[in-house]
Amino acid sequence: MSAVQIIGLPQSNFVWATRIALAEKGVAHENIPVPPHSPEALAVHPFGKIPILRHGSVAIGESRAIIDYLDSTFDGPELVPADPDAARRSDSWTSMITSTVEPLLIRQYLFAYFFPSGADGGPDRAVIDTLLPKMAATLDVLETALKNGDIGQEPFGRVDAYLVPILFYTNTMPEGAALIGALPQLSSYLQRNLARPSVQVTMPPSPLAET
Ligand SMILES: N[C@@H](CCC(=O)N[C@@H](CS)C(=O)NCC(=O)O)C(=O)O
Repeated sequence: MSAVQIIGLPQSNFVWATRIALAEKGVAHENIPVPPHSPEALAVHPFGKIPILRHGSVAIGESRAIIDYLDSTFDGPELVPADPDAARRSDSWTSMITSTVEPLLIRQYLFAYFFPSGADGGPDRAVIDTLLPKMAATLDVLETALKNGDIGQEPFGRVDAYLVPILFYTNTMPEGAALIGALPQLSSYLQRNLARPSVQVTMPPSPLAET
């Protein structure tokens, strides 16, 4: 069987999601830690986004296409349930997390710290403060979904592979940690899943570390 490569900086939450999926499937892979818009990314993804998967003659851009390819190609636990109703719920939550939760918590909140735009060269407080009510409301939605069993149930799957990295990074910043810490379901979900072998073995270096 050909080797599996995941191309993209391991700090990317989208790259991390695909690597968690591989670890859950029990499939070894090599990570090629290149940034977006590198030749390796542009060779497969017309917008140069990471992650990219290479597996023999197969080359795929977009994390969801990658995860679904892994799920249908390899043995191991299902990342998307076979039951049609459960699969539709997984599709809906995957979409909500990648299109609504991720842009707010990662692209806006986390990036306000990683790519500071304040006048003093630090994070722009006004930007962060504007995000906080929306973050609180969004995390409350996740808390309720966990409480109702809409997400977060065993078996671990595609929704979790996306959500755990997002919550991990949100929890590294003070306001994010305070908001998550006040929500018992979300805190316990995060701690429980951070201990999973698939998450531990793919844990990225610090986002600001040179790779
Ligand atoms: N929809 C894409 C999003 C991937 C994505 O945004 N990756 C970021 C790194 S975390 C990236 O490549 N950003 C560069 C860009 O947006 O041009 C996926 O699911 O793979």
